[in-house]
Amino acid sequence: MKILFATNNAHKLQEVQQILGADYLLVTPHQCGVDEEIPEEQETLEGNALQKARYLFERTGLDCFADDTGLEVAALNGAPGVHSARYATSGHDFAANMRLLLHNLEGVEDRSARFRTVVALILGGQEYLFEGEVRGTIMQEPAGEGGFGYDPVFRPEGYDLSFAEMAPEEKNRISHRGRAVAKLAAFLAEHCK
Ligand code: ITT
Repeated sequence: MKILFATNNAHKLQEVQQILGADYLLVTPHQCGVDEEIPEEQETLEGNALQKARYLFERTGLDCFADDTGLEVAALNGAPGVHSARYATSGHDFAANMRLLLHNLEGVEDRSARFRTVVALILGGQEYLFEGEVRGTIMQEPAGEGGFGYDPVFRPEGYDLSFAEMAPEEKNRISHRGRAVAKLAAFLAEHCK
């Protein structure tokens, strides 16, 4: 089955394609003639995921989905949360975001955090939401080269490695996005027979 994924993030696209497997072929906004940045201006992950999916549905009329993800740090009252992409700058500067996060946690003992993903699906004009989360801690310094975003400073509960030190399949098996997209896949398998 072909399905349109409303993202401008190439890392995410690759991860979600891997999680969904060969039964699904992800189509990009670019392949549908949408090249501008897809807006995400809401104050919640749910709001942003829906905004991105609706934006693409309105332009293409195709079944599609979007994900919005935030890193929520307990000692920072849930920040950066919905502002995770633009924490340090107005762009998607992963290194600057991590630096600012580590700076804001200097000397802080409680380093507990979670990643939360909300997936919004528009199928046959109907909207559906799926959620996934993973709990963990923010490390003292970055480790590993894999993944993207805050992966080098996030250590999931029960592991001694950061997400960036794990094999991609291992991250996908336990991650926020992996869990949300597994729910999406189960729903699609049920509704698109
Ligand atoms: P799209 O909106 O185009 O899909 P984005 O990069 O803006 O791409 P999100 O709004 O969902 O994606 O994510 C916000 C930020 O959260 C993202 O830029 C990363 O810094 C971080 N992030 C998201 N998923 C992550 C993951 O699996 N591991 C580490 N950091 C992640």
